[in-house]
Amino acid sequence: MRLFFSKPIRILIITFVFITSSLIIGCTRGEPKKSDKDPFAWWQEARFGMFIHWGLFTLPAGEWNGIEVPYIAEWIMKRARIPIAEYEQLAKQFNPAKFNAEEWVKIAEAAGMKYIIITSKHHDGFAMYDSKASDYDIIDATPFGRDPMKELAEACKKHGIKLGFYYSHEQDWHHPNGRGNDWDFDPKKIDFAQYLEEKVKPQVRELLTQYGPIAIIWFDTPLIITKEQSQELVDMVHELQPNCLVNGRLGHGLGDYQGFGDNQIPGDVVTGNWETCGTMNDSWCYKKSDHNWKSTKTLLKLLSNIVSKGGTYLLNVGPTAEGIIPQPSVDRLLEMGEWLKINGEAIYDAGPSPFAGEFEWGAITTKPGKLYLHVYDWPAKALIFYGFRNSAKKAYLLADKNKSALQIEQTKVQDNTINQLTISLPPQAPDKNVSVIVLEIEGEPDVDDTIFPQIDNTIVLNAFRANLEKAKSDSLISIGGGGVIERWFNTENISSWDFQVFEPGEYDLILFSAAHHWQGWIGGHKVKISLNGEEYVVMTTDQGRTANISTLTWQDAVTYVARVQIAKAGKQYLSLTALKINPEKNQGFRFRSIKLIPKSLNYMNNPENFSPVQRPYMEEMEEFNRKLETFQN
Ligand code: FHN
Repeated sequence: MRLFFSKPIRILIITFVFITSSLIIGCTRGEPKKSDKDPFAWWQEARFGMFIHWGLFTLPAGEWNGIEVPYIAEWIMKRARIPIAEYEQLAKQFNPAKFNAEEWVKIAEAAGMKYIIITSKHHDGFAMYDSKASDYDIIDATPFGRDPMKELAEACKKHGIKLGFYYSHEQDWHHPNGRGNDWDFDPKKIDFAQYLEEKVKPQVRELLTQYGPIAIIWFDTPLIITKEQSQELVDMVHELQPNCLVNGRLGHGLGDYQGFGDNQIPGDVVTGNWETCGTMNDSWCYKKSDHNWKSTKTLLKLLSNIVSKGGTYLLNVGPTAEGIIPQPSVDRLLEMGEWLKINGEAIYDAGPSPFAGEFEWGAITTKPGKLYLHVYDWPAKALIFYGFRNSAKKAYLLADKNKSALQIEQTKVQDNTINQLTISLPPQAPDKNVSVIVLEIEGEPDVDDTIFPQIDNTIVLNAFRANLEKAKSDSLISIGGGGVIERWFNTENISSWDFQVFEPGEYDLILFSAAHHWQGWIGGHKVKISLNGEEYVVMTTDQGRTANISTLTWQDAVTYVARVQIAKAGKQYLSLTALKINPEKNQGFRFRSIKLIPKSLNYMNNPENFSPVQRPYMEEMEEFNRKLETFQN
């Protein structure tokens, strides 16, 4: 017995999963509204902000007693189980003489960012501002003697940038009643309510009363907090500053807007106010050994991708212990700012794409009467898309001051049933990273959400667009926030897709399963794909490649299924079932997408598509734990 969900019900389910997922937290202020009184008005226009992770942890910068500690470097105290008395010594050395608040704000401004969120207290419990509620703060415990939050608040005011504070409201490895320190304290003895009263509430009050208008209080990692406690915090914030927004990680869906997991982007448009925060390399705070910088192009693609789905991008920098934002970050930010000077119209205050899912060539944002086509990979002659029913009035490059018209052709294909829009393009992309084409249209966008081929005739069947027929007994499987089907344990579940093919012929059938970066890679599930009645059975591989979008949270693993023949153009049907799930680690089958790639594109011969799945964290961590044991003995 299976349950079949129609599209509207699927959208409801996806919305429900989105709201209830542990990575994503609901909002209470509802749909975006625009008015002067709306505390969200500035945020919806902003679309791009700067996250700053700064604290005592930037001194060791990922290395303790000469050993490199794997993982994000602001977690060094926990990962290396550093006793409080030892970690506290860092404060005596913390003297960021080169810190210049205005320089930081100017960098954010030049990058085109509209708000800054900085760690006022991270999980290590150290307050990076003048706190009366605790002596474990930058004024009382360091030789620095300055309050960086005060200086930042002044600089932000001067430059018209909104300021918000990150505050770790649950994890506090310094306080006996905070969560997370099980090497100095007995976790069973934690009195979390007392910690909230003694430290969190007084400090949040200070943050909201000492620094003028605060745009956002950004809480993090809720787990043991009760609903009542979350409610008390959000009420307190709104009482002290009614226009201050509270992010979704407060807990229990009580924040003002939703937040995805770190570096996580949904597969489709999500309604309501939401944000994705992301790293430029891997660590949030400065880590000397972390040189895994995303390119400017990748960062711009992420920005376009997030805005095209209705979100806001909070991009992180990790200044050094001296107070300097690392040069690789500055370089990328300035390039992004240059891009935004030309293409900002397609980002600021822009709405999401009218199309479901994603395009391989780029992303779409909107404003009334306009579609902005953000092109990542410039096609040879023309940009083509299907299912767009409006009439197009004019197309031009956003970078072209003269707005010279590009030739547009609107026709119907497949026996006159499907709208095709073709925009002829100059041979050279106007931008080396992401080029934006403006398409002026009549009326509200009206699109057919059939799955059509991409420009090169590749067919992409995403998890997010599957008809998911769930086994009745299965309450676990879901389409998660990152556009991945998760917790697929039941062999009666079926994912299926109807889609269009325009070019009959031979295609390579490829399956992308998803590997969660810190849970390690588990492949080896036996799956069956049926395409127009033909069946293909394979074991999912444990070889893959790094995903190009959600670089930190999910990675893709590629399974080659078969070379298949599609005999006739037109409507096709493909279904996917799992015949045997690998029980290892109890993770289930995690599925991202199936692609049908025309044989002519020679996908199978490009080795880049088949590099091994990276397991750096798991392996590094095992190695580190061995070293730590030796060191402690
Ligand atoms: O544990 C933190 C981490 O250090 C960092 O602050 C990120 C930023 O979103 N939040 C937590 C993990 O999700």
